[in-house]
Amino acid sequence: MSDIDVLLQENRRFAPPGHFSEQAHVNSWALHQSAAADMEGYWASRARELDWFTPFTSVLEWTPPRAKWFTGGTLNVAYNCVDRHISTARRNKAAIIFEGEPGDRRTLTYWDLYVEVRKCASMLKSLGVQKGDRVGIYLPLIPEAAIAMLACARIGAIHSVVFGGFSPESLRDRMNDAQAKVVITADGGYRRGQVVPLKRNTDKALEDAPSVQHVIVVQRRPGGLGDESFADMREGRDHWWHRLMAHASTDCPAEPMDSEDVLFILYTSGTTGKPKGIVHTTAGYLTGVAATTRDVFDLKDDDVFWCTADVGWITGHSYLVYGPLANGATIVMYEGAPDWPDKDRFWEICARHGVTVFYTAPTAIRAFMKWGDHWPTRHDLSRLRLLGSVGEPINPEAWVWYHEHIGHGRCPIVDTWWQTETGAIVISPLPGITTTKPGSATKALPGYTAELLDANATVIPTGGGLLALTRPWPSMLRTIWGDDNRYVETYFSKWPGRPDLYFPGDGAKRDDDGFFWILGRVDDVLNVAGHRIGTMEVESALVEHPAVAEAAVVGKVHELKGQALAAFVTLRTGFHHSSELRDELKAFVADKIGAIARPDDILFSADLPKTRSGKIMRRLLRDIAEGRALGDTTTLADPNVVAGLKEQYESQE
Ligand code: 7RM
Repeated sequence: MSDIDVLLQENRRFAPPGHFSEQAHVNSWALHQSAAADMEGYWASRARELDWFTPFTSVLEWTPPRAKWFTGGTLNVAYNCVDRHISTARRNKAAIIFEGEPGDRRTLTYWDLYVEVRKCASMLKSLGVQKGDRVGIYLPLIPEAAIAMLACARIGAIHSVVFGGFSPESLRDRMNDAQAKVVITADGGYRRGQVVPLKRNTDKALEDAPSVQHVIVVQRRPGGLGDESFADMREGRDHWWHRLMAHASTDCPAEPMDSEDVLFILYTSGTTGKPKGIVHTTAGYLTGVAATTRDVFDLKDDDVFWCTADVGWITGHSYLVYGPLANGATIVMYEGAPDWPDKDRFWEICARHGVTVFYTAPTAIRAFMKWGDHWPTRHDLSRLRLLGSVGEPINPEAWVWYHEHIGHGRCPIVDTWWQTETGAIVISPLPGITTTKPGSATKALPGYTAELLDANATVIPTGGGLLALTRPWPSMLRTIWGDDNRYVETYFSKWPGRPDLYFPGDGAKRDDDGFFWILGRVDDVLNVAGHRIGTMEVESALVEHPAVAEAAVVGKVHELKGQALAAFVTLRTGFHHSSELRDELKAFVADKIGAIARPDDILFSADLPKTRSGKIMRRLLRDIAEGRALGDTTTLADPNVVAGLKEQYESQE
C-alpha cells in the first residue's frame, strides 16, 4: 500500500492567548518531555491522583497485545466521582445542571448525587444485581443515566449503555450479547418535541432477550405516578424507578474493585458485521479520562463544562460523566436537539448556565454554520473560554467559523482525536501551550505515542500514512466482549509479527512540525490515478466555498483513473443549486488542491446520510455512486435520507 498523498495546505496559526496560558493547568512542554522519558512513571503519578483503597503494586504488565495497568490495587470509580468530593468544599457544588428538551430544569449537587447513587445502587442490589452482572441502560439524556452508571460502578456491576435513539432490535442484540440481567429505561424521552417510546422499545426488545429478569422504568413523562397504559408495566418484571428509590437505602458502601475489573461494555458498530462490545476496565480507564479531562479542558473549580454528547456514546461516558465528575466539575446535561424549539437552543443554554467550556462535534458545528451566524449572535457567550471538537475531522473552514462566531476569537479550540477503543483523548492540543492549526488535532498528549507508519511498519516522519499507537496506554480497550479473537484481529494484526502496534483504522498525515492531520477511516481513502487521497481534504476544500455547508466525497469506479470522485454537497441557508454552481465547485476544488481532486459528479442534497452519532457514512454514498443496491442502512440516523439521495442521483444521469 502506498502512502496517502497530501493535498491541502493550511497556513493559519492560532497561538494560545496569553491570558489563557497564564492560568492554564498545563503551561509548558515539560510534561510531554518527562512523560516521554518515563511513560510508566508518568501514568503512575496520574493514577495516584485518584483515591485508592489499596495502592497498586505494578504499573504496567504488557504482553502484546494484552495490557494490565495498576494491578494489585483496589479502588471504586463511583467513590472517585462522588464520595471523595463530599468531604470537601465541593459538597454543595452543582455536579449536574440538567435541562430537558421541554424546558424542565434540575440541578443536582455533589451531595444530591451521593444520595441518589447510593440509593440506586441499593435498588439494583435489591433486584439481585451482583458484582460482575451486566446492566443495560437505555435512557434519555437525563440525570438518572449518570446516576445509573455510577450506581453500577459502585457495586461492581458492568453497565452497557445503549443510545436511546437505537431501535428495539439493536437493544435486543446488545442485551443478548452482554447477557444483561436488568435493563433501566424510561417511559419516554424527548426529541424534537416528540416522545421517544423507550419503554415500548424495551418491551419489544425483551420479547427475545431471556437473560433480562427486571426492568426499571424512570418516569420521564409528566402526570403523577406515570402513565401506566403508555408504559404498560409487566407484573413482577417491571418496576417504577421512583417507587423503588423511595424505599432504597443510602447505606451502600462502594465496592473495592480490582484495577482490571470490567467497568463497562460499550457497543460500537463496526463497518460490517455485528457490533463490537468494547470492554473498559476500572483503574486505567479512570486514570486516562480524569487526567485528559483536567489537562485538555483545563477544568477549574468555577468552570461550567458542557459536553453535548449523549451517554450512549463513548464521549458521553468519558467527558460528560466520568472525567468531569472525577475532577469535581460542574457539568451541563441537555436532553434534546440543538434546533428545538429553535436553532439557537445551544446558545441559549450556554448563556443561561454560564457555560465556560463547550465540547461538541463537527457535524453540529457545520449545522450551525449552515443555519447562519445570527443564531449565536443573539446570546451572551462571553463566559466561554475554551471550545472543543470531537468525532470527525473538523474542516478548517468549520474550525475558523467556530473560533470566530462561538469563541469570538478569544477561546482556544481543542480538536481531540480518540475512539471508543482508546477510552480517552489521545491526540489533542493542550490549550495553554499548543499553537493550533485549523484541521489538525496536533500532537499526542503526554503519555501516548502516536506514529504514522507505512505497510511495513516503517515510521513516516512527514507525509501521509497509517496512524498507529505504538505503546499501550491505561484507558485502552482490553478486549471485545465474548470475542477475544476479533480484538486481536481488528486492532493488533495490521502489521504482521507486530502485536504491539495498535491500528485505529484511520489514515493521517504529519507535517513538518510533527502535527497530525487525521484524514478519516482508511476504508474511505480514495485512489485516483494512483494517488491516495483522504476524503477529508476534498471535503474541506468544498466547505471553503461560501455556498457549501457540508460535503461528503467518495470514489466511484472509473475506467482510466481507477477511481473518480463523486461529491455530495449540502448548501448553506440562502444558497440555491444550479449547474453553474456545480461547475464552479468543481473548478474551485481543482484550484484549491489540484486537478487530481476535481470531482466528476456533484450532487446537491438537503441532507447527508449520518450515523446516529453524527458521522458521515461514506460507504452508502459509494453504493449510490457506483449504482449498487444499498448496503446495511440500519445504523443510520435517518434511512430515508439515503434512499432519497439514491433516487436523485440516478435520475440526474
Ligand atoms: C470519540 C469518538 C472514532 C473515530 C476515529 C476517527 C473519528 C474522532 C476525531 C476523528 C478526526 C478528530 N469515538 N474521529 N475524533 N477524526 N479528528 N478529532 O468519536 O469510536 O465513535 O469514533 O472517529 O475516525 O477513529 S468513536
